[in-house]
Amino acid sequence: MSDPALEKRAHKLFSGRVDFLKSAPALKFLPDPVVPEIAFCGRSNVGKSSLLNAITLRKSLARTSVTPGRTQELNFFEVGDPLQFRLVDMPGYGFAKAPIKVVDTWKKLVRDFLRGRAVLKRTLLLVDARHGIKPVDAEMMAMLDEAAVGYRIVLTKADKLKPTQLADVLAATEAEARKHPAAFPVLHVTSSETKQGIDELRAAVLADSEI
Ligand SMILES: Nc1nc2c(ncn2[C@@H]2O[C@H](COP(=O)(O)OP(=O)(O)O)[C@@H](O)[C@H]2O)c(=O)[nH]1
Ligand SMILES: [Mg+2]
Repeated sequence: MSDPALEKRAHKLFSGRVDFLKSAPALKFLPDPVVPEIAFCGRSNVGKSSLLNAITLRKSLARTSVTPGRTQELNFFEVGDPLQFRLVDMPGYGFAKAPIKVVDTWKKLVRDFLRGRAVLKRTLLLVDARHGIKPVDAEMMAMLDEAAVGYRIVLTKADKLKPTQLADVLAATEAEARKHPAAFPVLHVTSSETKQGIDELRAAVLADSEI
Protein backbone atom coordinates (compact mmCIF):
# COMPACT_ATOMS: atom_id res chain seq x y z
CA MET A 1 0.00 0.00 0.00
CA SER A 2 1.62 3.24 -1.02
CA ASP A 3 1.24 6.54 0.78
CA PRO A 4 2.64 9.30 -1.47
CA ALA A 5 2.67 11.97 1.26
CA LEU A 6 4.56 9.69 3.66
CA GLU A 7 6.96 8.61 0.90
CA LYS A 8 7.69 12.24 0.12
CA ARG A 9 8.35 13.03 3.77
CA ALA A 10 10.61 9.99 4.10
CA HIS A 11 12.54 10.91 0.96
CA LYS A 12 13.10 14.41 2.27
CA LEU A 13 14.21 13.19 5.68
CA PHE A 14 16.68 10.64 4.31
CA SER A 15 18.03 13.16 1.80
CA GLY A 16 19.12 15.17 4.82
CA ARG A 17 21.36 14.14 7.65
CA VAL A 18 22.20 10.43 7.95
CA ASP A 19 25.43 9.70 9.81
CA PHE A 20 27.28 6.69 11.07
CA LEU A 21 27.32 6.94 14.87
CA LYS A 22 29.21 3.94 16.21
CA SER A 23 29.81 0.20 16.19
CA ALA A 24 28.93 -1.77 19.29
CA PRO A 25 30.73 -5.15 19.56
CA ALA A 26 29.05 -5.74 22.94
CA LEU A 27 26.06 -4.43 24.85
CA LYS A 28 28.13 -2.17 27.07
CA PHE A 29 29.05 -0.14 23.99
CA LEU A 30 25.47 0.61 22.98
CA PRO A 31 24.61 4.29 22.57
CA ASP A 32 22.18 5.78 25.09
CA PRO A 33 18.61 4.79 24.16
CA VAL A 34 17.42 8.34 23.52
CA VAL A 35 15.52 7.94 20.23
CA PRO A 36 13.50 5.21 18.49
CA GLU A 37 15.49 2.56 16.62
CA ILE A 38 14.74 0.36 13.61
CA ALA A 39 17.01 -2.64 13.13
CA PHE A 40 17.96 -4.54 9.97
CA CYS A 41 18.95 -8.18 10.03
CA GLY A 42 19.50 -11.04 7.63
CA ARG A 43 21.92 -13.68 6.40
CA SER A 44 25.35 -12.57 5.30
CA ASN A 45 25.22 -11.48 1.66
CA VAL A 46 21.42 -11.04 1.68
CA GLY A 47 21.91 -7.47 0.44
CA LYS A 48 21.57 -5.63 3.75
CA SER A 49 24.24 -3.00 3.12
CA SER A 50 22.89 -2.38 -0.38
CA LEU A 51 19.36 -1.99 0.99
CA LEU A 52 20.53 0.39 3.73
CA ASN A 53 22.27 2.47 1.09
CA ALA A 54 19.16 2.49 -1.12
CA ILE A 55 16.87 3.49 1.75
CA THR A 56 19.20 6.26 2.89
CA LEU A 57 19.77 7.46 -0.69
CA ARG A 58 23.52 7.02 -0.41
CA LYS A 59 26.17 5.10 -2.25
CA SER A 60 28.29 3.89 0.60
CA LEU A 61 26.79 4.61 4.01
CA ALA A 62 26.98 0.90 4.77
CA ARG A 63 29.88 -0.85 3.12
CA THR A 64 28.85 -3.67 0.83
CA SER A 65 30.62 -6.78 1.98
CA VAL A 66 34.02 -7.93 0.91
CA THR A 67 34.27 -10.82 3.34
CA PRO A 68 30.80 -12.01 4.33
CA GLY A 69 30.18 -12.83 7.96
CA ARG A 70 33.04 -10.86 9.36
CA THR A 71 31.33 -8.08 11.22
CA GLN A 72 30.00 -9.07 14.62
CA GLU A 73 28.91 -5.64 15.69
CA LEU A 74 25.76 -3.59 15.82
CA ASN A 75 26.28 -0.50 13.67
CA PHE A 76 24.26 2.58 14.51
CA PHE A 77 23.28 5.30 12.06
CA GLU A 78 21.52 8.52 12.98
CA VAL A 79 18.74 10.05 10.89
CA GLY A 80 17.43 13.60 10.97
CA ASP A 81 18.62 17.00 12.09
CA PRO A 82 17.53 17.36 14.82
CA LEU A 83 18.02 13.63 15.42
CA GLN A 84 14.77 11.68 14.88
CA PHE A 85 15.69 8.02 15.03
CA ARG A 86 18.47 5.50 14.46
CA LEU A 87 18.97 2.62 12.09
CA VAL A 88 20.74 -0.41 13.48
CA ASP A 89 22.67 -2.66 11.11
CA MET A 90 22.79 -6.01 12.87
CA PRO A 91 25.57 -8.51 12.17
CA GLY A 92 24.79 -10.93 9.35
CA TYR A 93 24.21 -14.57 10.22
CA GLY A 94 24.29 -17.95 8.52
CA PHE A 95 27.89 -17.67 7.48
CA ALA A 96 28.80 -21.28 6.68
CA LYS A 97 32.40 -21.11 7.87
CA ALA A 98 31.75 -19.26 11.12
CA PRO A 99 33.24 -21.07 14.14
CA ILE A 100 30.71 -22.13 16.82
CA LYS A 101 32.14 -19.63 19.29
CA VAL A 102 31.49 -16.77 16.86
CA VAL A 103 27.91 -17.97 16.31
CA ASP A 104 27.33 -18.19 20.07
CA THR A 105 28.67 -14.69 20.63
CA TRP A 106 26.45 -13.43 17.80
CA LYS A 107 23.37 -15.12 19.28
CA LYS A 108 23.96 -13.70 22.72
CA LEU A 109 24.58 -10.17 21.45
CA VAL A 110 21.51 -10.20 19.21
CA ARG A 111 19.20 -11.89 21.70
CA ASP A 112 20.18 -9.53 24.54
CA PHE A 113 19.80 -6.52 22.26
CA LEU A 114 16.35 -7.61 21.04
CA ARG A 115 15.13 -8.40 24.54
CA GLY A 116 16.51 -5.41 26.34
CA ARG A 117 16.31 -2.52 23.92
CA ALA A 118 13.21 -0.57 24.90
CA VAL A 119 13.58 1.97 22.06
CA LEU A 120 13.64 -0.74 19.38
CA LYS A 121 10.39 -0.17 17.47
CA ARG A 122 10.70 -2.65 14.66
CA THR A 123 13.07 -4.99 12.88
CA LEU A 124 13.35 -5.59 9.17
CA LEU A 125 14.25 -9.19 8.39
CA LEU A 126 15.83 -9.45 4.97
CA VAL A 127 15.37 -12.65 2.97
CA ASP A 128 17.01 -13.32 -0.38
CA ALA A 129 14.16 -13.75 -2.89
CA ARG A 130 16.11 -16.50 -4.66
CA HIS A 131 16.30 -18.62 -1.53
CA GLY A 132 13.24 -17.84 0.58
CA ILE A 133 13.27 -18.57 4.31
CA LYS A 134 16.15 -20.84 5.32
CA PRO A 135 16.51 -22.62 8.69
CA VAL A 136 18.80 -19.82 9.97
CA ASP A 137 16.13 -17.25 9.05
CA ALA A 138 13.51 -19.32 10.88
CA GLU A 139 15.81 -19.28 13.91
CA MET A 140 16.07 -15.49 13.69
CA MET A 141 12.27 -15.26 13.39
CA ALA A 142 11.91 -17.37 16.52
CA MET A 143 14.26 -15.00 18.38
CA LEU A 144 12.19 -12.02 17.24
CA ASP A 145 8.91 -13.74 18.18
CA GLU A 146 10.34 -14.56 21.59
CA ALA A 147 11.56 -11.00 22.18
CA ALA A 148 8.17 -9.74 20.92
CA VAL A 149 9.83 -7.36 18.49
CA GLY A 150 7.54 -6.83 15.49
CA TYR A 151 9.25 -7.41 12.15
CA ARG A 152 8.72 -6.83 8.47
CA ILE A 153 10.01 -9.47 6.10
CA VAL A 154 11.76 -7.90 3.14
CA LEU A 155 12.53 -9.96 0.06
CA THR A 156 15.77 -8.71 -1.49
CA LYS A 157 17.29 -9.04 -4.99
CA ALA A 158 13.85 -9.36 -6.61
CA ASP A 159 15.48 -8.40 -9.94
CA LYS A 160 17.18 -11.80 -10.02
CA LEU A 161 13.90 -13.70 -10.45
CA LYS A 162 11.31 -14.11 -13.16
CA PRO A 163 7.86 -12.78 -12.19
CA THR A 164 6.40 -16.28 -11.80
CA GLN A 165 9.29 -17.43 -9.58
CA LEU A 166 8.92 -14.28 -7.50
CA ALA A 167 5.18 -14.87 -7.08
CA ASP A 168 5.88 -18.40 -5.81
CA VAL A 169 8.50 -17.28 -3.28
CA LEU A 170 6.25 -14.44 -2.13
CA ALA A 171 3.32 -16.79 -1.54
CA ALA A 172 5.46 -19.34 0.29
CA THR A 173 7.14 -16.70 2.44
CA GLU A 174 3.83 -15.03 3.31
CA ALA A 175 2.42 -18.40 4.32
CA GLU A 176 5.44 -18.87 6.61
CA ALA A 177 5.11 -15.33 8.00
CA ARG A 178 1.53 -16.01 9.06
CA LYS A 179 2.81 -18.71 11.42
CA HIS A 180 4.92 -16.18 13.31
CA PRO A 181 3.15 -13.96 15.83
CA ALA A 182 5.57 -11.01 15.58
CA ALA A 183 5.83 -11.03 11.76
CA PHE A 184 3.87 -8.60 9.60
CA PRO A 185 1.58 -10.56 7.29
CA VAL A 186 2.44 -8.40 4.30
CA LEU A 187 5.92 -8.66 2.78
CA HIS A 188 8.06 -6.08 1.04
CA VAL A 189 9.48 -7.06 -2.35
CA THR A 190 12.61 -5.06 -3.10
CA SER A 191 15.61 -4.65 -5.34
CA SER A 192 18.46 -2.31 -4.51
CA GLU A 193 19.48 -2.71 -8.14
CA THR A 194 16.23 -1.50 -9.76
CA LYS A 195 14.96 0.28 -6.61
CA GLN A 196 11.75 -1.75 -6.71
CA GLY A 197 9.86 -1.36 -3.41
CA ILE A 198 12.43 1.03 -1.93
CA ASP A 199 10.25 4.16 -1.71
CA GLU A 200 7.52 2.20 0.10
CA LEU A 201 10.01 0.57 2.46
CA ARG A 202 11.65 3.91 3.27
CA ALA A 203 8.22 5.29 4.14
CA ALA A 204 7.48 2.22 6.28
CA VAL A 205 10.71 2.74 8.22
CA LEU A 206 9.72 6.32 8.95
CA ALA A 207 6.23 5.24 10.00
CA ASP A 208 7.70 2.52 12.25
CA SER A 209 9.96 5.06 13.93
CA GLU A 210 6.89 7.05 14.88
CA ILE A 211 4.84 4.29 16.48
N1 LIG B 1 21.10 -8.20 -8.42
C1 LIG B 1 21.14 -7.68 -7.20
N2 LIG B 1 22.25 -7.82 -6.43
C2 LIG B 1 22.25 -7.29 -5.20
C3 LIG B 1 21.13 -6.60 -4.67
N3 LIG B 1 21.43 -6.22 -3.41
C4 LIG B 1 22.69 -6.64 -3.18
N4 LIG B 1 23.20 -7.29 -4.24
C5 LIG B 1 24.55 -7.90 -4.34
O1 LIG B 1 24.68 -8.91 -3.35
C6 LIG B 1 25.99 -8.90 -2.77
C7 LIG B 1 25.89 -8.71 -1.26
O2 LIG B 1 25.35 -7.43 -0.99
P1 LIG B 1 25.56 -6.67 0.39
O3 LIG B 1 24.69 -5.48 0.35
O4 LIG B 1 27.02 -6.46 0.67
O5 LIG B 1 25.02 -7.76 1.41
P2 LIG B 1 25.16 -7.88 3.00
O6 LIG B 1 26.26 -8.84 3.26
O7 LIG B 1 23.84 -8.44 3.42
O8 LIG B 1 25.40 -6.52 3.55
C8 LIG B 1 26.75 -7.78 -3.47
O9 LIG B 1 27.49 -8.36 -4.52
C9 LIG B 1 25.66 -6.89 -4.01
O10 LIG B 1 26.04 -6.17 -5.16
C10 LIG B 1 19.95 -6.47 -5.51
O11 LIG B 1 18.91 -5.89 -5.14
N5 LIG B 1 20.02 -7.03 -6.75
MG1 LIG C 1 26.82 -5.77 4.84
